[in-house]
Amino acid sequence: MGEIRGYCPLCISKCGSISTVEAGRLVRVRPDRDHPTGGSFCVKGRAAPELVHSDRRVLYPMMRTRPKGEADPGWRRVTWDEALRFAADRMRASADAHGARSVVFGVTTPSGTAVADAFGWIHRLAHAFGSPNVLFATENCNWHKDYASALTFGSGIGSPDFERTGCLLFWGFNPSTTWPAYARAAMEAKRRGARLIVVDPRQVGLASAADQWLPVRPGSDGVLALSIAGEMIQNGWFDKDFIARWSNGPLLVRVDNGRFMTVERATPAGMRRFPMVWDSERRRAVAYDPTCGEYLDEPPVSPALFGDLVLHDQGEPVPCRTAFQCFAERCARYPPERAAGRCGVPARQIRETARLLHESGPVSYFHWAGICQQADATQSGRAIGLLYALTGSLDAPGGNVRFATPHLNDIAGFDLLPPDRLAMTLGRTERPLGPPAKGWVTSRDFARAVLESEPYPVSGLMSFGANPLLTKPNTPTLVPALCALDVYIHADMFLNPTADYADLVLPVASPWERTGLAAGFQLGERGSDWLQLRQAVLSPLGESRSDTAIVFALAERLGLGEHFFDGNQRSGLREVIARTGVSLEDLERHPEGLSLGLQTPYRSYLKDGFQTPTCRVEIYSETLMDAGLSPLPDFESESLPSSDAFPLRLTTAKWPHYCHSQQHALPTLRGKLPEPLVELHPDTAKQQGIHEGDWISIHSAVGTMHARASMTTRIAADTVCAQYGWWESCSRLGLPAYDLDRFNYNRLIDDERFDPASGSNAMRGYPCSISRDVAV
Ligand SMILES: Nc1nc2c(c(=O)[nH]1)N[C@H]1C(S)=C(S)[C@@H](COP(=O)(O)OP(=O)(O)OC[C@H]3O[C@@H](n4cnc5c(=O)[nH]c(N)nc54)[C@H](O)[C@@H]3O)O[C@H]1N2
Ligand SMILES: Nc1nc2c(c(=O)[nH]1)N[C@H]1C(S)=C(S)[C@@H](COP(=O)(O)OP(=O)(O)OC[C@H]3O[C@@H](n4cnc5c(=O)[nH]c(N)nc54)[C@H](O)[C@@H]3O)O[C@H]1N2
Ligand code: SF4
Ligand SMILES: [Mo]
Repeated sequence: MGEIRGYCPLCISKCGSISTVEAGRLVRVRPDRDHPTGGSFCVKGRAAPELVHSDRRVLYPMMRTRPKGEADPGWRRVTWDEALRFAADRMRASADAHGARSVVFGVTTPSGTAVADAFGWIHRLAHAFGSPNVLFATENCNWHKDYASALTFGSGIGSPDFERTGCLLFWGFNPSTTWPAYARAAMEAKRRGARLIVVDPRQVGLASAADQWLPVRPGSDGVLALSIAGEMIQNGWFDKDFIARWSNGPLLVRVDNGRFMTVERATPAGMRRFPMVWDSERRRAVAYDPTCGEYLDEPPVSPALFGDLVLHDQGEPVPCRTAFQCFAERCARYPPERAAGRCGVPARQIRETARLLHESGPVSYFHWAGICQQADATQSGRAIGLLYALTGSLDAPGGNVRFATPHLNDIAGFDLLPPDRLAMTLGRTERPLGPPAKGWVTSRDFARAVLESEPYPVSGLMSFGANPLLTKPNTPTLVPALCALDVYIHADMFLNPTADYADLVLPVASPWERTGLAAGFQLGERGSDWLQLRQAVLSPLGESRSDTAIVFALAERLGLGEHFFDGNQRSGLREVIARTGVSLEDLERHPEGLSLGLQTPYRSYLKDGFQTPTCRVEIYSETLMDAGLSPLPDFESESLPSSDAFPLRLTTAKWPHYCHSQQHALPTLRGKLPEPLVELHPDTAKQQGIHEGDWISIHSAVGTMHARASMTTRIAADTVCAQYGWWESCSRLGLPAYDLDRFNYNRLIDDERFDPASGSNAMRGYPCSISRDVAV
């Protein structure tokens, strides 16, 4: 028997774990209470032995023998040699016919799977191959918190300083289900006296313990954020020094064209134009140099935050107002009473929340899937970010901090791509500020390229996990696209409905049969500088191999071995950690992980400013304007108005038992949540003659889905929340498989309305109606 410390890699929480192995089998996984994650754990982690030893595991490479689209692909076991030769030949053939970019590399989510173990290497393979295109659901997942926020802050949103915060604001984020280590830290903060505000259409998880639970109507978060911000501005409840010194709020905006008012000045490099502020003490306009964040005038400059005025440009009068004034006016469009009508949150709560944010700082916040699955996700995220900026807590102790994390070398290999290739990423022309800027492709753009050769042909897919037929709304185009591919290779531990269209399936070792590296657990200083090498506790079952091993082997076959340490994975790992100051041997000696004792700088903007075009928090974004989008969050027209036919608001969420479309065949988990549920308020149910446990239909303008009614008063009467990811049977419990057309949440969502900046789908807040099923 062996007990091995590590962490559970099945989701973002990465809970410290102790695995017990007996007679070559994983028999138990339990929490490691000494780990920075503090003993958090969940049912999925405990069920890991069922996952590892599931009889559904794919244990050998398998080639299809029957045409795509037939119910049975006729899988035939092949050798690794045959499999790798086939994969390399077909990928090369696609590249020869249409260029390397015609092969797309797919990857499942590192937040809800263990693919984080190989995430960088998978990107490196794509880039070494010469393709910029990685199909990855980031636009509905982490994009908004990790990247879109750079439009406002120049960086991701960081993580809450749980130990010192005075007030936590969780917005469309339910860590009790999705990140238990965070939920635990939040409860500790609360016990210490911190206040808690939760914005969620459902009163779930920490919402029950919150000082304010704001039951927002799905999809109307932006309006709510602006309304709260408006209250704070109107009452002077914001950090004026921070906003004046560190936001671009004082910059003057021309009323005629919405651009920053600029003035020409001589510089050593020639004449240049600089934006301006109004110095309220000296009563004159002063130029501002965004390259260094300083004014071109003698200090002290006292920039006005509010004001309308007329300046002159080449003798012509130019009406201007400060960017902050523009923002304040935008917020003032949503006084609490008006906002309440749009977002369902009582005006009183909007006011109380504004006061709470002002009085109980430092404030830290987190938003996640509730926001990033909306048709205006980028602007909603920005509205919340700007509300947060008002608190002045950004990167301050007790606020949202960019904690120092172990410095890993980036092995994603963007440098291996030929020049200009990244600019060819599918979707880049339409959404230059979105995921395509990093090479990430939506399933919509992927399908379009395959079916219409727009903007160029795509004929190959090499995917590491993922199940977009269940997790994305474009099944109707994705199925023909998968059928039309010259080659589709899918590497996974299990088959899934998407993989059923593959030409070749490669068996992936489970996370307990391979190593993984975690650099930081996003839990305060100690939890963020933690470096841990998770060790394999079993040998790979059957002929399965880790994703990393598959990447390295495929690279060799493709003649790209020189970029992969000539096949030596250990050398690769050494390179990854080379700058941490810790050796591979050290990490192996400490399976429980090591604190690197790193110092977090806090308020690093004091030294470097913000990494934005104006060197400050961008209340007003010319970058968005240049991309044809609103420089300030704008919610005047509702992106998805409800109608008489579809009067309810549909939304979706995660449940503790499963990650997305996975794990439904594991008896322990399926026993706890055997059938797809839809939560609705008893009053709404009553109107339709629906009772607890009835099968009902949820209708939208594009589809219908069936689920069992689950009554709760902890949801607004006009909101219904349905589950997604149901397809798999559980033979041990005699529970059925589910049809992709009739039980698939994402068939209720259209693929035409999406966030223009990022491509996020409107999975939250979609207009719908419900009816009781007579028979399913
Ligand atoms: N158990 C489990 N854990 C997971 C995962 C999983 O699948 N299962 N997946 C992992 C991944 S990939 C991710 S991205 C994270 C996501 O983590 P979370 O963001 O916490 O995930 P969700 O439950 O999808 O959404 C959070 C909350 O948003 C609420 N919500 C729904 N519509 C709206 C809306 O319009 N506005 C607002 N404000 N809230 C809304 C839902 O009721 C839900 O409680 O979880 C990770 N952890
Ligand atoms: N309606 C609705 N749809 C959603 C969401 C929602 O909240 N509601 N959430 C969205 C979010 S946040 C996300 S991230 C996406 C997720 O979308 P997907 O990435 O498609 O996620 P899964 O359905 O979890 O599919 C994961 C597949 O990868 C396999 N896998 C797991 N671990 C590994 C590994 O280590 N290596 C390899 N090679 N394969 C592995 C699993 O066995 C499974 O087959 O779904 C999105 N779709
Ligand atoms: S929450 Fe559950 S699945 Fe996620 S890491 Fe922790 S134990 Fe694993
Ligand atoms: Mo996600």
